[in-house]
Amino acid sequence: MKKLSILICSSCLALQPSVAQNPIVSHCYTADPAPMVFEGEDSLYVYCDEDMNVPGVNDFYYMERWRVYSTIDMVNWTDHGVAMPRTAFTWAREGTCWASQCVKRGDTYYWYMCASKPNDWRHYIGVGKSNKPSGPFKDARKQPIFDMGQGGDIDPTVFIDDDGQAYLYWGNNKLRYAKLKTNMLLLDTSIGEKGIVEVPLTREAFGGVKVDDKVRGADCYEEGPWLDKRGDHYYLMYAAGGVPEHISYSMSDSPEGPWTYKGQVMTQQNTGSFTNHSGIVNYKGKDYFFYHTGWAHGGGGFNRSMAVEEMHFNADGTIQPVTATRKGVKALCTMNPYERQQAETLNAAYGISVVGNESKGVYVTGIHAGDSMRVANVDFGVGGASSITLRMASAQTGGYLIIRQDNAKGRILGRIKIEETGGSAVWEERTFDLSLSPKGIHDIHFSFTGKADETLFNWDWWQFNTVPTVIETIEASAPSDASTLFTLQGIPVSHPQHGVYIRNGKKVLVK
Ligand code: FUB
Repeated sequence: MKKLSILICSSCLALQPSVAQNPIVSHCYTADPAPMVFEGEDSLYVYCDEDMNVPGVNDFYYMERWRVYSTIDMVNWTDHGVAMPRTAFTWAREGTCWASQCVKRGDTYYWYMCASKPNDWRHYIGVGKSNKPSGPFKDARKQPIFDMGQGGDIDPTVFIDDDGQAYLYWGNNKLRYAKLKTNMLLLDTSIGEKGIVEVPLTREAFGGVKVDDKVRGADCYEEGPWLDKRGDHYYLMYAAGGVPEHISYSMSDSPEGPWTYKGQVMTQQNTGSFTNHSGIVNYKGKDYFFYHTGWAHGGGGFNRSMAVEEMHFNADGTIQPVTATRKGVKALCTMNPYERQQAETLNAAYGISVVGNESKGVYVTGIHAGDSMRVANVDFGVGGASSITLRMASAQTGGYLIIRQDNAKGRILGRIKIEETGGSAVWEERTFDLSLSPKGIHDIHFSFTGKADETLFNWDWWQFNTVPTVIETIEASAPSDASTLFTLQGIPVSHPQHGVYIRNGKKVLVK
């Protein structure tokens, strides 16, 4: 549970984890990624909506909230919980929280979303506001930004140009744009019809048109626009070609067009999702392409999952085609286990849920026997770790946390009994000795056992403790409870000879 999200990269000499990195979130279904890097923030943030697997509602989208994820290494992603629930917008209809994008102006983060209204099939574009990138966000206007009664008003993308002018593009089957006033909440009505301009979907601009659901020409605009700029080139990327969708792009030398069709960025591929939705971002010197798939466990067209690939621009600004892969991208740096890490910072997870928000606290819950979590590329250094400190809460009988090195079959570093704490919100910090000391760079696999069908415990954060280099405790003779002692290599000792051992992260000298 954290108020401030600071994660430090411990090393840039990263050993790459051998496992697949896509999808980037596997404990819930995340769609329509909108990646952003904000001035003054170290992390890359991805804004998305959540496909919810609701019994009885499995043949269409049911989406009740928008979520935020962040990373500093591209392989471990911190879930910031429900940063913007549908209920933050009193006008928004249940289950209709579709694509979104967040931008920063001054010290404020504006998160543009779309949702229907009760008894109205059309979507409307609204905006949430927060002073932190991870929220929580509140409705900034208490109503949609505009109502032209036109339909198709989905998938907002917002871009602030170098001169400070903000542009909002959006639309399904039609593409429209507006200029936003500097307050980011109102349209500049000096252009178009009440501030809204419809972009002609010509063959030159988008490769072709769609007539009676058939593409006439090489390609056509469908939905999900993403407006961006690199150097002097403006880019409009979008889902194209009808359903199933691929991602295409057009370029211009102005954010208002005219646009020139350039081709497909990601062709229609076997990802298990009939929609696709993209966003691009430059982070720590690399360009990344985000999209969505049906790749998470139980995934599909209405249970989508975000993925990321590295992308490359040619010298003339055109984009090299991107292939969807399970492998994904390489880690930018290692994770430091000797700093507090949120339990909801994950490389992969199965069965668990992440709840809360940044003001109430975010934590891992819904932990049952058989569930598991993984963090990638953790650097224990040459000294290794001797113990782990956990913040847990348990209302029932608790359970066991099993920590393994590398993967689900790796060597067991610790088998820890988590006792009941007296309530699911009664948090306790406890330190446990490891039975083996991990050294060097490894993925870490956490799994859970306990009573079947019982929620075992909630988990807030973890931190490994190094094998210490300073003698902090001196014992004159062998301690009575010798079984708590470990050698400097992390091996348990039952009959200590004279020498130096580790207990609770401290050196013990047995004389
Ligand atoms: O997520 C609902 C809709 O599916 C989005 O608004 C579209 O872009 C498509 O991905």
